[in-house]
Amino acid sequence: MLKLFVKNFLLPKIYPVTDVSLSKLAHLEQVKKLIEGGATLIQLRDKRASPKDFYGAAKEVLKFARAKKVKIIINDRVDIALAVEADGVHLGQDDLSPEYARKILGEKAIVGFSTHTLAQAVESIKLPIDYVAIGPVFSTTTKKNAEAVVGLEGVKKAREAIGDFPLVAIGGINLENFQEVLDAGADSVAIISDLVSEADKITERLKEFYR
Ligand code: TZP
Ligand code: MG
Repeated sequence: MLKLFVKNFLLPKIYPVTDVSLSKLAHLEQVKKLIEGGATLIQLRDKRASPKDFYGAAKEVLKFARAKKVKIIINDRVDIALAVEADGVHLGQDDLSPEYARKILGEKAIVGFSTHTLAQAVESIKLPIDYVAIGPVFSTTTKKNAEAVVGLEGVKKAREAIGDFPLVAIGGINLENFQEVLDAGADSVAIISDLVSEADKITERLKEFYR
């Protein structure tokens, strides 16, 4: 039954997430630079924009990304994901539940779900989701009121508990520590600040992760 929802998509090793405040660039500009750096799956995250503005930004990103065959996931907002025909949505513990997101977006959508403890990760794989995210792995200032860090040990335990279910790790991950996180069992690392903080180095920074 679970497999019904597991899409034929491979999580890339690096899963960039946009941030307008950190980069001082529009989502589209970040996405262009990330795609030039090799991104194949990008999440648009915006905690500040109005729904109208986030919709507008996401709409232009989708047009660009579709032409490049790059998948776009919308953070938090199922309504915006639906409106712009994004590839999927990334939900937190307090967002609309994965069951409802699945009902709204349909079977083809990619639904990701954030967890912050081993118990949450174990529970999550019963849900109609395509990947589970665990974090923060390390301390981070990007997320307001971030939960307690799970560490590399948390990633390892999550991997042991969920078998081969697609696993993303997030929080404080950078060029120096990402390989350890992958070695601990994550399929993919989601990264914000280490990729987008320096607007003119986004493309080059992402390429460094693939060297
Ligand atoms: N969820 C857990 S930590 C985090 C989110 C959205 C922020 C990750 O940002 P950074 O800059 O890569 O630490
Ligand atoms: Mg959220």
